Amino acid sequence: MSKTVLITGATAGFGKAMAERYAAEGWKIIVTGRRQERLDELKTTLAPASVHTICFDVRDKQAVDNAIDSLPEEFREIDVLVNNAGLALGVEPAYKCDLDEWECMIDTNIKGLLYMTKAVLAGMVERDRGHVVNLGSVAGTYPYPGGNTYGATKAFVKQFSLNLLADLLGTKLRVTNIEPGLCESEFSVVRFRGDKSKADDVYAGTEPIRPEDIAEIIYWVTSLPPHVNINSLEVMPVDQAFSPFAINRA
Ligand code: NDP
Ligand code: 8X3
Repeated sequence: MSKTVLITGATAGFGKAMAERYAAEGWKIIVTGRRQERLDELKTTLAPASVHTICFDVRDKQAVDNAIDSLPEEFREIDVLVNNAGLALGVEPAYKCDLDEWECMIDTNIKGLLYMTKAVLAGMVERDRGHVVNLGSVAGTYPYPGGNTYGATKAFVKQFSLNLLADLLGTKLRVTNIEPGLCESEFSVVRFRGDKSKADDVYAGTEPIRPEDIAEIIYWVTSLPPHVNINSLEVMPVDQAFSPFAINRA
């Protein structure tokens, strides 16, 4: 019997690439996002794979519960939940940031991820089968100027993933936090509020990770023997590394 994966934020970037990867392996796919036309396109692209699309905003708790409660029978037993929907807004220093944008990141990256997890986890525990994969980030471990609230949301994701594992000891469930570095997707266009030229500058002259690379890694993590759990996996392009501490000098 084929397995079922639910991927949030599959209208672009990592989520779309994951949908393609899992479909190629014969999985049943549930894809979500706020842009219905992109979900429709994806379903067409993935044909003849078994695909269920649900259009909702992960920040809307009721919409999340409705989406899970109204899954068709053949999609109800979710084997893998990928909490991928997320965003960064802005790179300004904290004192110049817009509080609404901070709240949007918290509501999406933290609260949306919690709503999804809560809605799916009980069924996984009941079946004693399932894998929750969260999209953290290197920004959840390493601080950088302008990372302020975005990085803090991903630090939450990191610790929540580890704490979930602690709670699930004694079950067969698995939890993994994927922590990517520089990866080219729509991420920077969103971060720069639609400014494509600023987004392109982020990737100029370097070779970032591609969404397909992340899809491959996540597919591998979820295909390992069932007794193996990758707790967290940090991945950066070869073209990315660390800087020394910044020091202010008079
Ligand atoms: P993209 O912007 O390409 O894709 C983001 C996806 O999230 C879209 O499908 C978008 O769909 C969805 N999404 C955003 N907000 C919401 C919402 N409120 N409700 C439902 N869906 C939403 O970004 P990436 O693919 O790069 O990012 C995926 C994840 O990976 C994010 O959590 C990001 O923080 C993380 N990440 C990205 C890195 C990068 O460098 N690209 C590095 C490390 C982590 P729609 O707009 O249709 O709702
Ligand atoms: C995205 C990676 O370094 O832009 O999570 O914050 S970074």
